[in-house]
Amino acid sequence: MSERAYDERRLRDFLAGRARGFSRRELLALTAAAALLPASPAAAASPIVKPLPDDLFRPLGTNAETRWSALKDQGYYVPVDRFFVRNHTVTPTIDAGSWQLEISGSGTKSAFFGLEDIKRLPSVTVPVAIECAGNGRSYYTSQQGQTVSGTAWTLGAIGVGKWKGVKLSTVLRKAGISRHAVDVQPIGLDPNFVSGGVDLGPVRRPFPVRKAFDDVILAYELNGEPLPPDHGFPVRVVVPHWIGISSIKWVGRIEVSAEPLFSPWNTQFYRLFGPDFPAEGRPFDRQSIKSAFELDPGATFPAGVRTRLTGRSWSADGPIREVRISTDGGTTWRRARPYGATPGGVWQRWEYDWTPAAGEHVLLARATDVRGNTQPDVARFNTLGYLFDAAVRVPVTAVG
Ligand SMILES: Nc1nc2c(c(=O)[nH]1)N[C@H]1C(S)=C(S)[C@@H](COP(=O)(O)O)O[C@H]1N2
Ligand SMILES: [Mo]
Repeated sequence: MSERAYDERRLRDFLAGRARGFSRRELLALTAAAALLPASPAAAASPIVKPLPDDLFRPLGTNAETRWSALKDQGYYVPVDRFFVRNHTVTPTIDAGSWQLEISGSGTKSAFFGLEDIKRLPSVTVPVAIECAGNGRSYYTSQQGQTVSGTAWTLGAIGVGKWKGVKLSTVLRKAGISRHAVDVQPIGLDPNFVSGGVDLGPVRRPFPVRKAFDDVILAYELNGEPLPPDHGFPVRVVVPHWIGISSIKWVGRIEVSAEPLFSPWNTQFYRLFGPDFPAEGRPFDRQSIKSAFELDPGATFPAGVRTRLTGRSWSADGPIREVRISTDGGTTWRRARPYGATPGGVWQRWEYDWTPAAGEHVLLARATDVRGNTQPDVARFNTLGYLFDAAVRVPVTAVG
């Protein structure tokens, strides 16, 4: 079954009230109470453990996005010291020795795994991007004049990591998954998420068993080191190509169900709402296509001097085939030069030589992937600001 077919079937299940975990009635009550309230607790202590130096991160409430200038001259993988963090609440402190993963629900026998049990299973190491569904959200407002709610990310809510772990399918088989299982839902050990005064419970979002058996892993290492606390220590789920919320950090339980599962993270959030979409919202799972220059907006260059612009492009649908650059606000476009190895085809680094005249300029980069997806001029408006895929206008100045 394709993702689209899965989403459509689950939407029908949901509308018909065939929901386990979170009903339509509960959702409506909740939506009335909490519609679009921004969740920004005035936390005293930082919700993030690692240092967030100014030159590497832009803090955004309980989250921090990577500065694109901090990826210049870095390799394919984003180092942990600059990997973005998206926390609904706070990074929890988890003792690896007593940590256990519970597998249970109507679609499996129950089983428990400690960290050593997980590490003894055959491992895989895979390059995967974690990217927030709201990455680029602020451009709905600044570039398209539209009002959206949620964290005002620029383009820094993506990181490509080398994740080591065990295939989820290995663990589910070992636990004794039933052939009647349809959905799998990892549940985080971080504090419950409270939105508009309503306790939504632990962060969790279901995906189909088919995806679980395709390419999902339970990761315990990032870039050759144990998972850092902010990124899910001791074990997180890594769901390739899907929106970041799928990749539950600090996983403590995986519910395996013989009935469709729902949570606020696939009913209230992470749906496309707006004039182009059905009233109940369009479910989605997959990330889109984007490009970014490795510089900060407003950067300055010496006029009349050849400058090497660099950046990266990525698509959840497949490797990047071509990137075109405009240095005149979108009037003319020329090919960027791709460079570097692309393990897993997760993203493509590129460069472009440019000799700017003195004055203000607007840079754009537009990628096309191997399946022909390309970045539009305008992203499709949705009230929660997900899946911004339009080419981003980057103002820069040449001086001298
Ligand atoms: N348990 C738990 N898992 C979570 C989250 C969270 O707040 N709690 N945030 C999700 C979201 S919205 C994103 S985009 C990614 C971010 O992963 P990172 O912080 O490692 O970059 O984690 C996902 N997994
Ligand atoms: Mo996210």
